[in-house]
Parts: sequence; C-alpha cells; structure tokens
Amino acid sequence: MSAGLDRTIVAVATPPGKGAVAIVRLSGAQAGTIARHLGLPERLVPRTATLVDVHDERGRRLDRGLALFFPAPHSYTGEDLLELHVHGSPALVREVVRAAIAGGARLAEPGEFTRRAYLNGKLDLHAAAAVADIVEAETAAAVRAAGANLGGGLAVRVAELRATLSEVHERLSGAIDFPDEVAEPPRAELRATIGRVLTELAALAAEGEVGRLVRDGVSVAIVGPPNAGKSSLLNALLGEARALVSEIPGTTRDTVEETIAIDGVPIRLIDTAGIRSHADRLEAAGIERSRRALATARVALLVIDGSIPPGPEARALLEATAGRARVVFFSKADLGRAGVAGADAEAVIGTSTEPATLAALRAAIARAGWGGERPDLERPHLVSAGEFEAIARAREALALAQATLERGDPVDLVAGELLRALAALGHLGGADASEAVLDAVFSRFCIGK
Ligand SMILES: Nc1nc2c(ncn2[C@@H]2O[C@H](COP(=O)(O)OP(=O)(O)OP(=O)(O)O)[C@@H](O)[C@H]2O)c(=O)[nH]1
Ligand SMILES: [Mg+2]
Repeated sequence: MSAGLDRTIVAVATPPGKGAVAIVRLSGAQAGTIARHLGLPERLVPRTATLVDVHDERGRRLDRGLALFFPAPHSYTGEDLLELHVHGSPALVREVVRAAIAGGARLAEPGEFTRRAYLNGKLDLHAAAAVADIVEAETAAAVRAAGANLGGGLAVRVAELRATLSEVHERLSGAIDFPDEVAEPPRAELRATIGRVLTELAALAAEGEVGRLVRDGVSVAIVGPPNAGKSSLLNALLGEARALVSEIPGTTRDTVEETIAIDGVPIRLIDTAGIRSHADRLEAAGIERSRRALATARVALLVIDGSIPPGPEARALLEATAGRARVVFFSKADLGRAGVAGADAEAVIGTSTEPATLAALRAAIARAGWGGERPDLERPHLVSAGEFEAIARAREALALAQATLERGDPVDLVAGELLRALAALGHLGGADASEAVLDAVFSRFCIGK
C-alpha cells in the first residue's frame, strides 16, 4: 500500500448516516489545490475555522460550511490536511467527496490517514494501534485503557529497560575485550539488575493481558439442562426481559447473545438451548449450537436446578467442564436444595431474582474470566501481537542470561543474550516494522481514520 503515498487522499471522517455535521478530510500535497477546485478561498488561514462555500467541479454550490487547513508538517498526518465541516447529509457528503476526486484526490484506504501519520513520524505504531482501540472501545474502561496508550508512555518504559540492559552489556563487553584491564562485574550485581528488568517485563506482559481482556472481552456460555433457569439468569444479569422464559422445557431453541460489563470488562453472555438427549430435530439442532458455544466460550456458566437431584445431563456437564474456567450456579434455591449436596465451595447457590445471588455470580464470572482482580489500566500497556512477541523474546533471552550467570558459565554467553533482548525490545513501537505488520495494524481501521 506504500504505492500512491504521493497522491492526496480524501475520505469522510464521520460515521455514515444523517447528522448535524459531517467531516470530509483531505491529506496530501494537493490538498490546497483541490480546495481551490472546490471553490474555497485562495489563502486559508492555517488552523483557523473559516466559513466557506463548497462547490462541485462545475462550480455549483453544494453547501456552506467550515474549512480548517493544517499545513504540513503540523497536522495529524504530517501532510497538508484540509477538513471540511459540512451538513451531515449522506448525499451531500458523497458529492463533496466526488468533487474532491474530480479535483485530483483519490479515496483513502482504511486507516490510511493514521498510516501516513505513522510514516511521517507523527506517532509510533503503538499509539497508532491505540487510535484503533479507542474508536472500537465498548466500555469506559476500554476507553481509558486505549487513552493510556495514546501518549508515548510505553516507549518511555521500554527505553528505560533498554538503557539498563545496554549499560550492563557495555560493562560486560569491556571485561570481555580487555580482560587484563577491566574487571568482570560482580555476578550477583548482574543478576540483580537483570532480575529487575525481568520483573518489569513480566509486569508489562501481565498488564498487556488485562488490556487484551478489556479490549476483546470475555465470552460466557450459559449452559445446562432444559428448564434450569438459564434464560431467567440472562435476563436478570441484563436487567431486562431479553430472552423468552417459560415453564416448558426446551423454550430456548437458538443462542441469544447480549453484552454486559463487569469491572469494565465487556462480557458476552450467550444463552443457549437446554442440553438433553431426547429432543426433536429442531431442538437437537439448537443443542448442537449450545455445545459449540460451550466449546468456544472462555467461561462456562453452568446452570443446574438446585431444588431437585441432578439428572444425567447435569452430571455429565459438571464432569465435562471440571477442568476449565467455569462458574456453577445451582438455581431455584427458593424451591429447595435437594440438588446441591456435594456442590463444591466455589458454586453459587441462589435465585436469579435476588441481587445478592447476581452479585455473587458477577464476582464468580470475574474470578473465572480473569482471576477477579479489578483491571488497572491507567498505565500504557502492550497492544499488538508483535509487542507481546517482542516482550516474550526479551524475557526468554534474559532468563537464559540469568541461568548462564547462575551456572558460572563465561560471561560472553550472557553478553550475547543481552544483545538478543535488546534487539527484541528495539522492535517495540514498530521502529522498523514490515509492510505486513503495518497492514495488520491498519486493516483494523475504518475508512477516514
Ligand atoms: N422458583 C423459581 N423459578 C425459577 C427460577 N429460575 C427460573 N425459574 C422458572 O423456571 C422456568 C424455566 O426458566 P427458563 O429461564 O426459561 O429456563 P431455561 O434454562 O432457559 O430453559 P430452556 O430454555 O427450556 O432450556 C420458568 O418458569 C422460570 O420462571 C428460580 O430461581 N426460582
Ligand atoms: Mg431458555
């Protein structure tokens, strides 16, 4: 996609549909020329809103709106950038874009504005990924997490670690190159320093995992025998009567999905058809979907009628989910507890209409999904797969360096591992990212961003 960087691009920056205002953006060296093509004044005062008439290529007035001109390099993309704020009509916006294309622009590809910003050194790859995250954020926590990544904070944290490792490497090199003049640094000290860096890297990886959680959310499959109260639970957690509930076993035929937030983590709840062996064809097809949801969800939320002794389906589900992240809920405690004997201590027993039961279930979902600690995302954290990989490689190299020091092997080997760790950390921020890596980051964007 690097081809065509010389062309000026145009796109609508606001979402499709009618609205008060729509923004059409142009970026590139011809932005000024194309502005005049659209009938805008010859000289727009930089970074100052100017009331203008926007015309099509044949000089017909399309709209009256605001123009904002940001000359290179002081713009989002680092190129000449023109924003036209026009009325939010899809038809009008199409005409403005068409006129800009007639004037020499080409339609931007998804994420191309931000890609140009990256290529022009306006933001690093980490911040670019955070831009996509903030647009896609579904909860307040996800917004805060992405916001923490917009600054260069991660680069600063990593630069400090690199500086520490570089210094250690330099001292080692001195001792290796001039063994007679430079004493080898004390091994205990080396191990302490590398240990500190390893701890920081482990923290970075752990915080990144939390970020991933807040961004991607956690899927929870609500499964159990028919009539156990699965749909009642979905409705109670949602706070609205979303799924049909009835006393007839086999009410839910298809999966029903809704999202709630627990501690800012988006939770995709999937209500499913009750699982039983004797079912008609339609119900059997629904049960097949239940099993698929159970297999692919991160957390299994088993709902079992606790007022009656568990049947074969309940026992089979308890056994099948024993080894994985799960929550067991014995429902209908208001009717009795004949079925809860032998339930493990983690199980929640109650009635889905009780607030205390719902609170216990939310806490149990948090524990099963992410260990239950309230995610703290105020610090910049890892975002892309490439960043996770780089940290993993650096940790691996440093762990080998530690092992070498402990064994008392020659420090040349340690120096080699330090270089590997330094190289891995150097990849963070995407300083020398390949086209494929750039494509992976920017393909997540929408057109106009
Ligand atoms: N007394 C009592 N009744 C409940 C409770 N939870 C659900 N029910 C009732 O149990 C019946 C079945 O509830 P549903 O939520 O439809 O059960 P389900 O597991 O979704 O059932 P299927 O979709 O058929 O698999 C309904 O009549 C509910 O009102 C509870 O905690 N206490
Ligand atoms: Mg149901």
